[in-house]
Amino acid sequence: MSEQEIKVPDLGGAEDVEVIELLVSVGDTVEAEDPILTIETDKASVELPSPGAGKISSLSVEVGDKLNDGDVVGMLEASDGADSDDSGDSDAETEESEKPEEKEAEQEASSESESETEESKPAARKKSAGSRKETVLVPPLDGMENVPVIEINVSEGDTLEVDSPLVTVESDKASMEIPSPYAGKVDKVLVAEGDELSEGDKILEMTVAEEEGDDEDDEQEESSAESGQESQPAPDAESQQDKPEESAPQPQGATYEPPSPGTKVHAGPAVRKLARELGADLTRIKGSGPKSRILKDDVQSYIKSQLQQSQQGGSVGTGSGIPGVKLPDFSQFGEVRREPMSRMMSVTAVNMQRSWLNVPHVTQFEDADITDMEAFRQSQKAAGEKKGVKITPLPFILKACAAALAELPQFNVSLDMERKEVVRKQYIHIGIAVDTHNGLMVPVIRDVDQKGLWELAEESAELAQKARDRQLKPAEMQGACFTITSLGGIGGTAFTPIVNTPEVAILGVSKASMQPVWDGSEFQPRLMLPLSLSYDHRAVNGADAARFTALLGQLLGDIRTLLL
Ligand code: CAO
Repeated sequence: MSEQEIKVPDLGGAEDVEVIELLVSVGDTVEAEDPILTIETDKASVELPSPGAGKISSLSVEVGDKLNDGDVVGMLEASDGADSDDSGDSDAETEESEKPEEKEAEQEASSESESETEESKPAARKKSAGSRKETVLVPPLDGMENVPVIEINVSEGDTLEVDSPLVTVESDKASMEIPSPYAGKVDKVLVAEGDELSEGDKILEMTVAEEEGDDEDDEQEESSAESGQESQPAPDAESQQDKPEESAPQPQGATYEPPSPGTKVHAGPAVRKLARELGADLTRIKGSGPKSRILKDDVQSYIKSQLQQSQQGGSVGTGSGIPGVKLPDFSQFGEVRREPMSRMMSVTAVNMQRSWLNVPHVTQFEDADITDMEAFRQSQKAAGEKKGVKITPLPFILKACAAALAELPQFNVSLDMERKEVVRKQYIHIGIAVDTHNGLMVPVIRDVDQKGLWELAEESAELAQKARDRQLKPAEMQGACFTITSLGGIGGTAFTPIVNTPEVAILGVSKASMQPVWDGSEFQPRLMLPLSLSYDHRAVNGADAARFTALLGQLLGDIRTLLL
């Protein structure tokens, strides 16, 4: 094992270049060329690659430090069989020996492209009254060639300022936005995402407004091109004043703070790559780095928060963005014991939250006079005992709900918001909420409309028992159109149940009690059953909800009508 210095390579003349992100930590294992850190010049952001494979044994820089050619940023413990110090040196030598050639080649390339640029610019320029046509060419790319376009930032017809970002190109080491050298209107975009660009390639055609003195400017441009300097039209003083500091004219190829944060992104190649791999939309991520630059941590935190939101029951865009609840340290108030949630509890929690967040709930209340129904129920108790079936109010309520669902089919639907469709069910299956030691379970009684009271009494008791014995099969808990949650055996006067989405309504039943009811001439003692109908206000309107509960009151008030 040998140690090797991780050094800053030739920065092409740039000095005091800021470290904007550390991409590794001490102890990390890296491959040769893996990015170690990102530095940002005023022209581009660049990743400093590892000189070999091995383990990072130390890092001597921090975010914000300024680096220059040859600075040592850390040490690499070369893995067995990987390049040793010697080979590192020889690498360095190779680098050294290659550099002059590379530089020559670069110089050649750049002088070639300058002359090309010089030639092509006047050729591409067509003047017309008050405006002229310009073809915008790729500026020098810090020696890079065939760099893929990863983002087109403009469209035909767009009006641009000087320095508006045109396209973003990204090599495996750096990404940069190519700014517009002119103010004007985009006539034609000549590149597409994925195209590979080199200096002098055409990016787009635009119409540039002619102003007095433009000819002079042209001459200046041409003479500066001749003298080997980058030509840059000087924006007028007014537009300069209007611009925020960051969008002040930059050298060509500069990466700079986008004019409209949130739509243009400021991120290095490794971050862009990570975002692509994770499917993260960088325009939705807030950068925490310098100049709002998006860092790897930002992408990871964004993905984590998206996952948490979808696990907690919201698909993206449905209930997302709600701040979480921070727990205090309860032990500061007294002794606490923590225990894991049962699976059922955590599943119920997710389902409840999903329904609560996705469904605009309204609850409609009604009291049904079940005096006669109760008399009939009591009269059937003996028969029930013979049959071995206990008849409670529940089968009557099931039967009444089935009749109401048939009469008001807008309650027997689900909404498909993605396809903007209403799913109308041609069957009537009703779920019943059962309170068990392990939590709430909702078995489903199928085709309630086709079953008699005894059958419903028997089946609901059977399913409730199965739920309590944890014997329900998944199929027995699926397919409900509507749910009844009855707390009548326990107590309460009213409650607001949560719709069991994708159903659109749920009936809460509270405890029946004797109430004085005015019959027009005197108060009569009547057994009144409180009903609470919660519904999805997207699917059902308030008037229909009132019709539904009124109908239930009617049906339960005179159970003979259930036969009609
Ligand atoms: N008013 C007055 N008495 C009622 C009543 C009501 N609305 N509903 C039931 N009762 C009576 C029954 O008649 C029975 O009394 P008798 O033995 O004298 O006849 C007694 O209360 C107990 O009934 P039950 O609860 O055993 O039977 P059920 O058919 O009414 O209900 C079931 C079955 C499974 C719905 C119920 O046991 C249950 O689990 N309810 C809880 C549901 C729940 O937790 N919902 C909350 C969901 S949201 O968190």
